[in-house]
Amino acid sequence: MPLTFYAVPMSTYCAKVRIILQLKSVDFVEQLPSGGSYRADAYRKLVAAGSVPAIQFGAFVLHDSDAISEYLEDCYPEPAMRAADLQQRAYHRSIARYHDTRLEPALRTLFSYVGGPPQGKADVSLSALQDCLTRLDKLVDPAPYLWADRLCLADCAYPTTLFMIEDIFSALGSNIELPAKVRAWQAALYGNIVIRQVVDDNRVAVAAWLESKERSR
Ligand SMILES: N[C@@H](CCC(=O)N[C@@H](CS)C(=O)NCC(=O)O)C(=O)O
Repeated sequence: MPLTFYAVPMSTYCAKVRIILQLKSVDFVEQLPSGGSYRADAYRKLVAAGSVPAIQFGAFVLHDSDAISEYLEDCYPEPAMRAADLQQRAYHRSIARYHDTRLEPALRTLFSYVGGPPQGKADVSLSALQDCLTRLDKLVDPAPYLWADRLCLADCAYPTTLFMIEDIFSALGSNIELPAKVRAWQAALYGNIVIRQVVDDNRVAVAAWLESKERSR
């Protein structure tokens, strides 16, 4: 029986799980949330947290991209995406948490400025995001991935977010140069064929959203 993966195309959290599912060759079907939105009652009946991504396997339902990633690693240990060394594993988790608690929330604050008056108050959010990236550059030392030549769970959080940052900066009429280590990491991640496809599909969804915001300006 395939696992059901509830996701939406633009979500970077969903992209993280989509990458892991594919790298691990898990038998899964992807579906939009029941009722068409993660806010729909039908979806909240199934996934009480009311967020995507979520997975369902029989009666088992799980939300939260990091909880899902860890569960997938436990159930499908090949290829290994979690270091055996406990300190290295803990460090990778901290990088995954940095994505979910710092970088993505900083990016999300920019969403409300898209399609709004040029620049405006977005400047403060743009520099807060830039600061997050500067800290990330000091936190990581990819060679070319976080776990040398093996992709780990934490790597999978970043590729769509890094491209989304560039695309949203550009939609806001601003430029961003990713810090050097982060830029090299992004290029290495994009070199993986699974990641590349997920990134490309995600960017199509982001572009459609940006266009719709532009049209309704
Ligand atoms: N920490 C959660 C965040 C997921 C998240 O924020 N998803 C958004 C879509 S990108 C969502 O479902 N928002 C609705 C909500 O959380 O109420 C995760 O890692 O899964």
